[in-house]
Amino acid sequence: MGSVLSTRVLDGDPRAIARAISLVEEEGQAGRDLVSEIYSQTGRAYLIGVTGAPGTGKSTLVDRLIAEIRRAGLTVGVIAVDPTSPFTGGAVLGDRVRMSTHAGDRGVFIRSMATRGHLGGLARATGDAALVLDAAGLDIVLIETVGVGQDEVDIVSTADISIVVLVPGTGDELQAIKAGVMEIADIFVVNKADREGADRVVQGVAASLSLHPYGPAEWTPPILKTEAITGAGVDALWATIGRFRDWASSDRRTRLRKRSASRLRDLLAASFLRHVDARLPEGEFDRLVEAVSARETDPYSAVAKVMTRVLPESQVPSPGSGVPDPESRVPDPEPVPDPQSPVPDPR
Ligand SMILES: Nc1nc2c(ncn2[C@@H]2O[C@H](COP(=O)(O)OP(=O)(O)O)[C@@H](O)[C@H]2O)c(=O)[nH]1
Ligand SMILES: [Mg+2]
Repeated sequence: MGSVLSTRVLDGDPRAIARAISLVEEEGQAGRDLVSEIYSQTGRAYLIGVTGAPGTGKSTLVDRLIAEIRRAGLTVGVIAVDPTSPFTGGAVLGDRVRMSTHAGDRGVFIRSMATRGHLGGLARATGDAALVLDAAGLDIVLIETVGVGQDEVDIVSTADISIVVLVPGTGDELQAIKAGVMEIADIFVVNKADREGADRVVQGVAASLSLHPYGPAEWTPPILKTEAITGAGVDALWATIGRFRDWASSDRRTRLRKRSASRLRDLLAASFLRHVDARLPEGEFDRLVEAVSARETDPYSAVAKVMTRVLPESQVPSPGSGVPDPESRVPDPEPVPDPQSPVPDPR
């Protein structure tokens, strides 16, 4: 049973798309309901993640990619997870594109998402926004994120293809290695190739890739040079995206499964924490935090105590184990009163 809004999203109405993305950003029940209504109509869009440090030229590159995508006769939705501040030197993608030739193009939908609030929420909201664009029938969904945190890595690693953008002169390839961004790259782009030192970055990335012996059946991430401000090299990037898409097509189910598994785990964790919040007595969590910091109790026992409070007794899993394990039940630090065999309250 669909709402008017979801029907309009499925029709590709830009105002409905904008409204729907605002709803999922709020992380309330209305957003969850909307996703439930549109979900069966998703899974068709090709998700391209573009990540890199602030100021590396991601938005400029995305603007150029939009042009390539439109030239190929495809439609595109863009989500810019854009924490751009006056300090990073970047410009808000929306502004950049409003000034460009894509303004007023019905085949292009652009939305910025701010990093306000908690980070896990941002990854969820971004995933849901991608579903909205997917349901709206856009062929390609581009997601621009600043590749600094685990959250951003999570966002792009569930895309169909992940592009990592580096630039000369900042040493950010080293930062990328540290942040675990190297592992998720399907394509490396060395942007600002007009600048001194671009070839050194290419060699640096190639050297770090050579530490991983790629088998003949494996995709070795290509390292491409671009000049996003002039557009040089962007056609080659688009062609390489196409090559990867063909190469990985047999593997798409695996990626979709990985994305679904990651979303399910994430939503389960969030939903369980909400359940815990709703069941724990007021102030109980803070009391446990105090007790753990004061070494009056240990974190495992604290978790066991929370579990016995919020779950039916027979379902309490042992702390730290992913699955309920009936063989190793934790002793109840605070037994639930049982009418059959009354236990004295330890307090
Ligand atoms: N020299 C040079 N500057 C570029 C290039 N691409 C982008 N820029 C500039 O780099 C700055 C940051 O670009 P932006 O796309 O906002 O970066 P983002 O923060 O990664 O999205 C802007 O002033 C761009 O004009 C390039 O290929 N060469
Ligand atoms: Mg940007």
